[in-house]
Amino acid sequence: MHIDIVRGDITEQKVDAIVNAANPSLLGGGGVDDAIHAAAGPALLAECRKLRATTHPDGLASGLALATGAGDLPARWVIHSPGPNRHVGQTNPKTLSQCFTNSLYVASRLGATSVAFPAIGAGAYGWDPEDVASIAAHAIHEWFETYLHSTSIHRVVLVAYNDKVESAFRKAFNTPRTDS
Ligand code: AR6
Repeated sequence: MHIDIVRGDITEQKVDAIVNAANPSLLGGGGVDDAIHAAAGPALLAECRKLRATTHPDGLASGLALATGAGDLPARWVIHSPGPNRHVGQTNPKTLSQCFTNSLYVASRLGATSVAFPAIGAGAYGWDPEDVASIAAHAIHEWFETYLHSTSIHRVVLVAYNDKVESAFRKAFNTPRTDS
């Protein structure tokens, strides 16, 4: 199993599934959610609206994960997982940890071989990037300890959109920069 830390835009990742730090409404928002909807095109929002109209009338609670198609993106699936919002008192790290493990579980059920994550919670929802990175590292390592021999996933990409997140991911995953 390979873990890569890359600096860039998650919408450009050539992986089977990208994870969206979604809004619980599933109907889009700012940050990475906006970037994903903009790059995927209207098919993604249409699919999300359909979920709201059918199986998920209340949207999706923090920590859960749900897959859709990926519209015009290079990925095959978008896995939507709303993080906990610190600004409304959702400060339980376990909920953030579940975003990572439940997304891996959903990706694995789909047969995905590679999955890319953003720093869920580290933007509008107010989590310190170092905490997000360390929670992600523990969650991902623990998940693979259990499922390494039964999962289709063999590559996980952590996508950092800024310096602070990149440093935090490198520290938490013990992956120094190799290009300098
Ligand atoms: N690729 C990778 N990472 C990105 C990108 C991108 N294109 N754009 C931003 N990031 P946020 P949250 C980083 O705010 O904190 C939305 O409105 C960003 O720098 O997107 O979980 C949703 O609809 C940061 O490090 O997600 C929800 O309402 C990280 O992605 C709410 O914000 C997460 O920032 C979710 O807040």
